[in-house]
Amino acid sequence: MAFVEYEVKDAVGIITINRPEALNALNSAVLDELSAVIDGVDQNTIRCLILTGAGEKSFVAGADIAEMSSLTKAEGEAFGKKGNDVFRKLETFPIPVIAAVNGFALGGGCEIAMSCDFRICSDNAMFGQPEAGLGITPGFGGTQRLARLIGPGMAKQLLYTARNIKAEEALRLGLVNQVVPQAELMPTVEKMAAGIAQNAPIAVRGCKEAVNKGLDLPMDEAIVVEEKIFGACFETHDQKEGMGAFLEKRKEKTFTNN
Ligand code: CO8
Repeated sequence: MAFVEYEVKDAVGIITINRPEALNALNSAVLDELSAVIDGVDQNTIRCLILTGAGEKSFVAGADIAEMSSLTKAEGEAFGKKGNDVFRKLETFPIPVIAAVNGFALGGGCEIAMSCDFRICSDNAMFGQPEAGLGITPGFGGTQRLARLIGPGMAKQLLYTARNIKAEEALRLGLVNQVVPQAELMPTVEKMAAGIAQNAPIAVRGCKEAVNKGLDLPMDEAIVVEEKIFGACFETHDQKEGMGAFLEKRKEKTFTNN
């Protein structure tokens, strides 16, 4: 593929948006390739995904402004849907997706990072939704996910002012989980992903599904979602293996997602 690379390291898949000449900006071709790469991930063997950008300067510097500049109203809406469909695919992907944010995460870049399960960034990362300065609103889920992640008041302030924030402020606001020196970003995230990959896939996937589904529901309904997913773990190979290993004081565990 021209703009998206996919590499597998043991049970971890690494997706790299690779369009450095435009700071990895998302045009239609990038979105199409990203969608195809996600569809192609082998869910039987891969247990955690990492999403990052090529180069040391930018994760994703937004949607492609040159491509968007001449869109009609209808085309703008369709482009928003195209991005939203791909981002939602990431957000609801059964396997966890970690964003390794290695630089600019602006506009669509911040939005795609927010579609991942969580974000780890390098100390040179910069986040923001600059759309108001470009005469548009965020269109790839930014108004919705930013408000859910950092609260409506702070989200509105960032959206209205179109102010970019540095890594440490993103950490303080809860937009990212951890800031690391740039050289340590991928080793840190790969180690974290490998650790996740060692846990029972049936349980990790269940956690993702329960958090995602439950957040959209009132608590009385949300805890029922958890009860069902929790119950479904029992009588599985992975539940017997995990609990059996504890009871037998055995360190080695073989999880199969069954
Ligand atoms: N789109 C297209 N090209 C871009 C983008 C982008 N978002 N960002 C950078 N580039 C290109 C530049 O045009 C430049 O190309 P060239 O070398 O051909 O001139 C190249 O990348 C390098 O960029 P700079 O020379 O500007 O690099 P600097 O280090 O000077 O600046 C910045 C880096 C600060 C990141 C700067 O490039 C910048 O401000 N970029 C735009 C950031 C931005 O505003 N992003 C938000 C875009 S809007 C958006 O994402 C909306 C999402 C929802 C869409 C919904 C559709 C309906």
